[in-house]
Amino acid sequence: MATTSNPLESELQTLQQQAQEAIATVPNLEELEQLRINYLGKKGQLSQILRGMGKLSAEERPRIGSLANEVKEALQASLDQQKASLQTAQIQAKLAAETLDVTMPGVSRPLGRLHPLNSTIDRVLDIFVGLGYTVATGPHLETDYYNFEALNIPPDHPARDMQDTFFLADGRLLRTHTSPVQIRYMESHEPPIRIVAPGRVYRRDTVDATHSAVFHQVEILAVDKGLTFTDLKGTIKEFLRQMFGEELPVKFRASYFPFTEPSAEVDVQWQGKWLEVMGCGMVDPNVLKAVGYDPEVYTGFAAGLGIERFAMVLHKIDDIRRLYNSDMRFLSQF
Ligand code: 2NL
Repeated sequence: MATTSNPLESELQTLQQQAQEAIATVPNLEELEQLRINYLGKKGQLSQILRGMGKLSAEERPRIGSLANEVKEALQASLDQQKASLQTAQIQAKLAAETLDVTMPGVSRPLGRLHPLNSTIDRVLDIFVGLGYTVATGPHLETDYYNFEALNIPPDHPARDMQDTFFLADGRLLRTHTSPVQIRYMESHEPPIRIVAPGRVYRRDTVDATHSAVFHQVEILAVDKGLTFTDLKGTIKEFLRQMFGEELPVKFRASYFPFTEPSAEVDVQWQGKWLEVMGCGMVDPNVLKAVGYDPEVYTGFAAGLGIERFAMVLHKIDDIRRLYNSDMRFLSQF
């Protein structure tokens, strides 16, 4: 049978050629899908050509039919292949765009540190904990009894003048020292006791380079059978040796506190000067009685120090207010 050229045949061939070219150069998946609809869709170009098959003779119909099928399969194969390669390209582009540059400098967050007052408190506590003391804390808002009366400071005692503070209308007050913590601890514990009480305290003071209405204290208290002034001296000398990092000349000067008898101020010679660093004494029998301890059986010693004063001496700080200003240029030096 002779093969006669048929217009449908060349139309199919042209269609295939054009379609292959278009598919090969399509830039993205969306346009590729448009091409598929355009060529192979229900109303696409191939369908339109096939509509003309009704006019073909019975001999020609199978030949054109199978040619149409070949074109359809070829185009479908090209579409599939191009789809796969565009998808791969899309993934590659996405991966390239999301590449992590490990050589890029990071966002730096400045490291925080302890405030010099807190690091000084921590050093003091560490030393006393090393000597067998237990840390105790208590309320800042106190009653007159715990802040004054139990400490042998009756209502009209002149020592109240130096410890004027802030009062609430109901008579409660902001504690002027951490001693109330020790009173509370003694009320709830039997001797022997060894405690160290750190914390914030308050006084009605006019602020200047060496005074603040809010400051920090650490007090120690030991009560046991047979404790003497020698135990107090040895404890304080060992504390100061660890605090200043070497054995310094230490002087105990007679002094007065309502809650100790005898009482002393402690001076250390440091960098050529005598510095007053703490106060101390043997616990007054009246204080022991107030918490229900028998002063004929037990004796005790106590000491107190101002943290600001210690920090200022250790770090050569000239003005107490620098400790409260939150100026990082100052604080980051410690
Ligand atoms: C100072 C002096 C001192 C005490 C605090 C105390 C506490 C109790 C009983 C007896 Cl419960 N004493 N504390 C004793 C002597 C001195 O502090 O110059 N502080 C900054």
